[in-house]
Amino acid sequence: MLFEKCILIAIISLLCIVVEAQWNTKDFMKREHSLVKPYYGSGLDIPFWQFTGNTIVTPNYIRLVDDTQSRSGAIWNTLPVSSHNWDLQVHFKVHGKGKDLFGDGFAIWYAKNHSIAGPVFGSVDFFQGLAIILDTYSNHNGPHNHQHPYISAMINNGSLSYDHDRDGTHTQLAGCEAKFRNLNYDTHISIRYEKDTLTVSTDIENKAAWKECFKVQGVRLPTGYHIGISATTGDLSDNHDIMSVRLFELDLPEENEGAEDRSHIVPSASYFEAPRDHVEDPKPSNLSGIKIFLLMLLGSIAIVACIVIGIMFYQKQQEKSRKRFY
Ligand SMILES: *[C@@H]1O[C@H](CO)[C@@H](O)[C@H](O)[C@H]1NC(C)=O
Ligand SMILES: *[C@@H]1O[C@H](CO)[C@@H](O)[C@H](O)[C@H]1NC(C)=O
Ligand SMILES: [Ca+2]
Repeated sequence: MLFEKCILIAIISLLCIVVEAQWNTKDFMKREHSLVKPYYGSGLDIPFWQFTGNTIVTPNYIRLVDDTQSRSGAIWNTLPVSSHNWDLQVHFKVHGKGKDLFGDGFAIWYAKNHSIAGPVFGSVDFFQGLAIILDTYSNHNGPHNHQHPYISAMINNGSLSYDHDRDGTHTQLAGCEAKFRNLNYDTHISIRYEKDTLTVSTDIENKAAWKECFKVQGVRLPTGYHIGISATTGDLSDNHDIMSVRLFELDLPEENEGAEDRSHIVPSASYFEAPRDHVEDPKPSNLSGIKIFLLMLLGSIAIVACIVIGIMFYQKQQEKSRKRFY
Protein backbone atom coordinates (compact mmCIF):
# COMPACT_ATOMS: atom_id res chain seq x y z
CA MET A 1 0.00 0.00 0.00
CA LEU A 2 1.21 3.50 -0.84
CA PHE A 3 0.70 4.83 2.64
CA GLU A 4 2.97 2.18 4.13
CA LYS A 5 5.57 2.72 1.40
CA CYS A 6 5.63 6.39 2.31
CA ILE A 7 6.26 5.63 5.95
CA LEU A 8 9.03 3.25 4.93
CA ILE A 9 10.72 5.97 2.87
CA ALA A 10 10.45 8.40 5.76
CA ILE A 11 11.97 5.84 8.15
CA ILE A 12 14.80 5.04 5.74
CA SER A 13 15.62 8.75 5.33
CA LEU A 14 15.69 9.10 9.12
CA LEU A 15 17.96 6.05 9.45
CA CYS A 16 20.37 7.54 6.91
CA ILE A 17 20.67 10.65 9.07
CA VAL A 18 21.15 8.63 12.27
CA VAL A 19 23.81 6.37 10.76
CA GLU A 20 25.76 9.33 9.40
CA ALA A 21 25.65 11.19 12.71
CA GLN A 22 28.64 9.31 14.09
CA TRP A 23 31.34 10.68 16.37
CA ASN A 24 34.01 12.79 14.93
CA THR A 25 36.97 10.40 14.83
CA LYS A 26 39.23 12.80 12.98
CA ASP A 27 40.72 13.92 16.28
CA PHE A 28 43.76 12.00 17.28
CA MET A 29 43.24 9.11 19.68
CA LYS A 30 46.10 8.67 22.11
CA ARG A 31 46.68 4.93 22.35
CA GLU A 32 48.70 5.23 25.59
CA HIS A 33 45.77 6.95 27.35
CA SER A 34 43.10 4.66 25.90
CA LEU A 35 41.83 1.23 26.80
CA VAL A 36 40.17 -0.71 24.00
CA LYS A 37 39.57 -4.34 23.16
CA PRO A 38 41.52 -6.60 23.18
CA TYR A 39 42.66 -5.24 26.54
CA TYR A 40 45.63 -7.56 26.82
CA GLY A 41 47.99 -7.35 23.85
CA SER A 42 50.67 -9.83 24.72
CA GLY A 43 51.65 -10.58 28.27
CA LEU A 44 49.89 -10.17 31.57
CA ASP A 45 50.01 -6.40 31.87
CA ILE A 46 48.04 -3.76 30.07
CA PRO A 47 50.60 -1.08 29.25
CA PHE A 48 50.03 2.19 31.16
CA TRP A 49 47.00 0.90 33.08
CA GLN A 50 46.71 -0.17 36.69
CA PHE A 51 43.80 -2.11 38.19
CA THR A 52 42.94 -1.91 41.86
CA GLY A 53 40.44 -3.35 44.33
CA ASN A 54 37.79 -5.73 43.04
CA THR A 55 38.31 -4.88 39.36
CA ILE A 56 38.26 -7.85 37.01
CA VAL A 57 39.17 -7.89 33.32
CA THR A 58 37.23 -10.13 30.94
CA PRO A 59 37.67 -10.30 27.16
CA ASN A 60 34.67 -8.01 26.61
CA TYR A 61 34.54 -5.65 29.55
CA ILE A 62 36.32 -4.43 32.66
CA ARG A 63 34.16 -4.85 35.73
CA LEU A 64 35.08 -2.30 38.40
CA VAL A 65 32.62 -3.78 40.88
CA ASP A 66 30.06 -6.54 40.51
CA ASP A 67 26.48 -6.65 41.75
CA THR A 68 27.58 -7.46 45.31
CA GLN A 69 27.59 -5.34 48.47
CA SER A 70 30.65 -3.45 49.73
CA ARG A 71 32.87 -3.61 46.68
CA SER A 72 35.37 -1.09 45.41
CA GLY A 73 37.43 -1.06 42.24
CA ALA A 74 39.26 1.25 39.89
CA ILE A 75 41.34 1.53 36.75
CA TRP A 76 44.02 4.18 36.40
CA ASN A 77 46.15 5.37 33.54
CA THR A 78 49.66 5.61 34.98
CA LEU A 79 50.97 7.89 32.23
CA PRO A 80 50.21 11.58 32.87
CA VAL A 81 48.25 13.40 30.16
CA SER A 82 50.29 16.13 28.50
CA SER A 83 47.62 17.56 26.16
CA HIS A 84 46.01 20.86 27.10
CA ASN A 85 42.76 20.07 25.31
CA TRP A 86 41.21 16.65 25.13
CA ASP A 87 38.04 14.63 24.76
CA LEU A 88 37.67 11.57 26.96
CA GLN A 89 35.05 9.11 25.72
CA VAL A 90 33.99 6.20 27.90
CA HIS A 91 31.79 3.31 26.84
CA PHE A 92 30.19 1.95 30.02
CA LYS A 93 27.39 -0.25 31.27
CA VAL A 94 25.72 -0.06 34.68
CA HIS A 95 23.31 -2.91 35.30
CA GLY A 96 22.04 -5.24 37.98
CA LYS A 97 19.22 -7.22 39.57
CA GLY A 98 17.86 -4.29 41.61
CA LYS A 99 14.61 -2.81 40.31
CA ASP A 100 14.23 0.10 42.72
CA LEU A 101 17.30 -0.18 44.93
CA PHE A 102 20.74 -0.09 43.36
CA GLY A 103 23.99 1.82 43.71
CA ASP A 104 26.22 3.51 44.16
CA GLY A 105 27.55 4.65 40.80
CA PHE A 106 30.98 5.50 39.47
CA ALA A 107 33.33 8.41 38.90
CA ILE A 108 35.60 9.36 36.02
CA TRP A 109 38.71 11.21 37.16
CA TYR A 110 41.35 13.55 35.86
CA ALA A 111 43.38 13.73 39.06
CA LYS A 112 46.85 14.33 40.40
CA ASN A 113 47.13 11.18 42.49
CA HIS A 114 46.18 7.84 41.09
CA SER A 115 45.42 4.32 42.23
CA ILE A 116 44.56 5.28 45.82
CA ALA A 117 41.31 3.80 47.16
CA GLY A 118 38.96 6.01 49.13
CA PRO A 119 35.37 6.98 49.99
CA VAL A 120 34.43 8.95 46.85
CA PHE A 121 33.08 6.24 44.56
CA GLY A 122 36.15 4.16 45.32
CA SER A 123 38.75 6.91 45.18
CA VAL A 124 40.27 9.47 47.56
CA ASP A 125 38.47 12.49 48.95
CA PHE A 126 40.16 15.91 49.03
CA PHE A 127 41.47 15.05 45.59
CA GLN A 128 43.11 17.49 43.22
CA GLY A 129 41.56 17.66 39.79
CA LEU A 130 38.28 16.91 38.10
CA ALA A 131 35.65 14.31 38.98
CA ILE A 132 32.70 13.46 36.76
CA ILE A 133 30.32 11.57 39.00
CA LEU A 134 27.65 9.24 37.63
CA ASP A 135 25.61 8.79 40.79
CA THR A 136 22.88 6.15 40.60
CA TYR A 137 21.74 6.28 44.23
CA SER A 138 20.19 9.30 45.90
CA ASN A 139 21.52 9.63 49.48
CA HIS A 140 19.73 12.93 49.91
CA ASN A 141 16.99 12.72 52.54
CA GLY A 142 15.34 16.07 51.93
CA PRO A 143 13.18 16.98 48.98
CA HIS A 144 14.98 16.36 45.73
CA ASN A 145 15.63 18.92 43.12
CA HIS A 146 16.73 16.26 40.67
CA GLN A 147 16.21 12.58 39.93
CA HIS A 148 18.86 9.89 39.91
CA PRO A 149 20.88 8.64 38.08
CA TYR A 150 22.55 12.03 37.99
CA ILE A 151 25.78 13.18 36.35
CA SER A 152 27.74 16.03 37.92
CA ALA A 153 31.16 17.65 37.78
CA MET A 154 33.39 18.67 40.67
CA ILE A 155 36.68 20.57 40.55
CA ASN A 156 38.90 20.33 43.60
CA ASN A 157 42.25 21.82 44.63
CA GLY A 158 42.50 19.40 47.54
CA SER A 159 40.51 21.52 49.99
CA LEU A 160 36.98 20.24 49.32
CA SER A 161 35.28 17.10 50.55
CA TYR A 162 32.67 15.27 48.51
CA ASP A 163 29.54 15.07 50.67
CA HIS A 164 27.65 11.86 49.94
CA ASP A 165 24.76 12.87 52.22
CA ARG A 166 23.96 15.69 49.83
CA ASP A 167 25.02 13.77 46.73
CA GLY A 168 27.76 16.33 46.23
CA THR A 169 25.28 19.02 45.24
CA HIS A 170 26.97 21.83 47.17
CA THR A 171 30.34 21.30 45.49
CA GLN A 172 29.17 20.56 41.96
CA LEU A 173 29.75 22.88 39.02
CA ALA A 174 26.79 21.59 37.07
CA GLY A 175 24.81 18.43 36.54
CA CYS A 176 22.07 16.69 34.63
CA GLU A 177 19.75 13.75 35.04
CA ALA A 178 20.64 10.79 32.85
CA LYS A 179 18.82 7.46 32.76
CA PHE A 180 21.79 5.31 31.83
CA ARG A 181 21.13 2.21 33.95
CA ASN A 182 19.91 -1.24 32.83
CA LEU A 183 19.70 -0.38 29.16
CA ASN A 184 20.08 -3.10 26.56
CA TYR A 185 22.05 -0.93 24.14
CA ASP A 186 25.44 0.81 24.38
CA THR A 187 25.88 3.83 26.65
CA HIS A 188 28.66 6.41 26.30
CA ILE A 189 29.83 9.59 27.97
CA SER A 190 32.10 12.27 26.55
CA ILE A 191 34.09 14.63 28.76
CA ARG A 192 35.49 17.36 26.60
CA TYR A 193 37.96 19.86 27.99
CA GLU A 194 38.80 22.50 25.45
CA LYS A 195 39.93 26.11 25.89
CA ASP A 196 38.99 26.12 29.59
CA THR A 197 35.48 24.89 28.82
CA LEU A 198 34.24 21.60 30.20
CA THR A 199 31.46 19.96 28.21
CA VAL A 200 29.89 16.70 29.32
CA SER A 201 27.67 14.88 26.83
CA THR A 202 25.99 11.51 26.80
CA ASP A 203 24.95 9.01 24.19
CA ILE A 204 22.48 6.92 26.16
CA GLU A 205 19.42 7.00 23.91
CA ASN A 206 20.64 4.59 21.24
CA LYS A 207 20.92 7.41 18.71
CA ALA A 208 24.69 7.31 18.08
CA ALA A 209 24.78 11.06 18.73
CA TRP A 210 25.94 13.17 21.64
CA LYS A 211 23.47 15.06 23.76
CA GLU A 212 24.84 17.84 25.93
CA CYS A 213 24.48 17.28 29.65
CA PHE A 214 26.18 20.51 30.73
CA LYS A 215 28.84 22.99 29.72
CA VAL A 216 30.93 25.06 32.15
CA GLN A 217 33.36 27.80 31.19
CA GLY A 218 36.32 29.08 33.18
CA VAL A 219 37.62 25.67 34.24
CA ARG A 220 41.38 25.56 34.72
CA LEU A 221 43.07 22.19 34.88
CA PRO A 222 46.80 21.51 34.84
CA THR A 223 48.50 19.14 32.45
CA GLY A 224 50.19 16.06 33.84
CA TYR A 225 47.24 14.56 35.72
CA HIS A 226 45.91 11.01 35.43
CA ILE A 227 42.78 9.52 33.98
CA GLY A 228 40.96 7.02 36.13
CA ILE A 229 37.57 5.42 36.70
CA SER A 230 36.41 4.05 40.02
CA ALA A 231 33.22 2.57 41.46
CA THR A 232 31.81 1.29 44.73
CA THR A 233 28.85 -0.58 46.08
CA GLY A 234 27.65 -0.29 49.68
CA ASP A 235 24.43 -1.77 51.02
CA LEU A 236 23.16 -1.49 47.46
CA SER A 237 24.93 -2.82 44.41
CA ASP A 238 25.17 -2.97 40.64
CA ASN A 239 27.63 -4.18 38.03
CA HIS A 240 29.74 -1.25 36.84
CA ASP A 241 31.42 -2.20 33.58
CA ILE A 242 33.78 -0.27 31.32
CA MET A 243 34.01 -1.41 27.71
CA SER A 244 36.42 1.23 26.46
CA VAL A 245 38.21 4.45 27.35
CA ARG A 246 39.38 6.69 24.52
CA LEU A 247 41.31 9.90 24.90
CA PHE A 248 41.41 12.20 21.89
CA GLU A 249 43.96 14.98 21.82
CA LEU A 250 42.45 18.23 20.60
CA ASP A 251 45.58 20.38 20.65
CA LEU A 252 46.47 22.15 17.47
CA PRO A 253 50.25 22.25 16.94
CA GLU A 254 50.29 25.96 16.10
CA GLU A 255 48.33 26.80 19.27
CA ASN A 256 50.84 24.94 21.43
CA GLU A 257 53.66 27.19 20.28
CA GLY A 258 54.19 29.58 23.14
CA ALA A 259 51.14 28.29 25.01
CA GLU A 260 50.98 28.76 28.77
CA ASP A 261 52.84 26.14 30.82
CA ARG A 262 50.02 24.39 32.56
CA SER A 263 51.99 21.83 34.50
CA HIS A 264 51.91 23.63 37.85
CA ILE A 265 48.56 25.45 37.97
CA VAL A 266 45.99 24.62 40.66
CA PRO A 267 42.64 23.23 39.49
CA SER A 268 39.95 25.89 39.72
CA ALA A 269 36.52 26.85 38.38
CA SER A 270 35.61 30.51 38.16
CA TYR A 271 32.14 30.17 36.80
CA PHE A 272 29.11 28.25 37.99
CA GLU A 273 26.53 28.04 35.27
CA ALA A 274 22.99 29.00 36.24
CA PRO A 275 20.47 26.15 36.20
CA ARG A 276 18.69 25.83 32.90
CA ASP A 277 16.76 23.37 30.79
CA HIS A 278 18.88 20.77 29.10
CA VAL A 279 17.79 20.73 25.52
CA GLU A 280 18.79 18.28 22.86
CA ASP A 281 22.05 19.31 21.27
CA PRO A 282 23.28 16.59 18.90
CA LYS A 283 26.93 16.59 17.96
CA PRO A 284 27.61 18.07 14.53
CA SER A 285 27.81 15.24 12.05
CA ASN A 286 30.15 14.82 9.12
CA LEU A 287 27.32 15.23 6.61
CA SER A 288 28.10 17.60 3.82
CA GLY A 289 25.66 20.47 3.28
CA ILE A 290 24.35 19.13 -0.01
CA LYS A 291 23.73 15.69 1.49
CA ILE A 292 21.83 17.19 4.41
CA PHE A 293 19.80 19.27 1.99
CA LEU A 294 18.95 16.25 -0.17
CA LEU A 295 18.05 14.12 2.84
CA MET A 296 15.90 16.88 4.29
CA LEU A 297 14.24 17.40 0.91
CA LEU A 298 13.59 13.67 0.61
CA GLY A 299 12.32 13.58 4.18
CA SER A 300 10.03 16.58 3.66
CA ILE A 301 8.65 15.14 0.42
CA ALA A 302 8.00 11.84 2.16
CA ILE A 303 6.29 13.55 5.08
CA VAL A 304 4.15 15.80 2.85
CA ALA A 305 3.23 12.82 0.65
CA CYS A 306 2.32 10.82 3.76
CA ILE A 307 0.09 13.62 5.04
CA VAL A 308 -1.61 14.09 1.66
CA ILE A 309 -2.18 10.39 1.20
CA GLY A 310 -3.28 10.11 4.81
CA ILE A 311 -5.89 12.83 4.26
CA MET A 312 -7.07 11.21 1.02
CA PHE A 313 -7.27 7.86 2.76
CA TYR A 314 -9.17 9.40 5.66
CA GLN A 315 -11.63 11.14 3.33
CA LYS A 316 -12.23 7.89 1.42
CA GLN A 317 -12.93 6.14 4.70
CA GLN A 318 -15.27 8.96 5.74
CA GLU A 319 -17.13 8.67 2.44
CA LYS A 320 -17.40 4.93 2.88
CA SER A 321 -18.73 5.24 6.40
CA ARG A 322 -21.14 7.94 5.32
CA LYS A 323 -22.38 5.68 2.54
CA ARG A 324 -22.86 2.97 5.09
CA PHE A 325 -24.86 5.24 7.37
CA TYR A 326 -27.17 6.74 4.79
C1 LIG B 1 48.76 12.27 46.96
O1 LIG B 1 50.02 11.65 46.93
C2 LIG B 1 50.98 12.27 47.79
C3 LIG B 1 52.31 11.57 47.56
O2 LIG B 1 52.17 10.18 47.56
C4 LIG B 1 50.50 12.18 49.24
O3 LIG B 1 51.41 12.80 50.11
C5 LIG B 1 49.13 12.84 49.36
O4 LIG B 1 48.61 12.67 50.66
C6 LIG B 1 48.17 12.25 48.35
N1 LIG B 1 46.91 12.99 48.37
C7 LIG B 1 45.75 12.41 48.56
C8 LIG B 1 44.56 13.30 48.49
O5 LIG B 1 45.62 11.22 48.75
C1 LIG C 1 41.15 26.01 46.92
O1 LIG C 1 39.75 26.07 46.80
C2 LIG C 1 39.12 26.74 47.86
C3 LIG C 1 37.63 26.55 47.71
O2 LIG C 1 37.20 26.69 46.38
C4 LIG C 1 39.55 28.19 47.87
O3 LIG C 1 38.93 28.89 48.94
C5 LIG C 1 41.06 28.27 48.00
O4 LIG C 1 41.50 29.60 47.89
C6 LIG C 1 41.74 27.42 46.92
N1 LIG C 1 43.17 27.36 47.15
C7 LIG C 1 44.05 27.56 46.19
C8 LIG C 1 45.48 27.42 46.56
O5 LIG C 1 43.73 27.85 45.04
CA1 LIG D 1 24.65 9.27 45.82
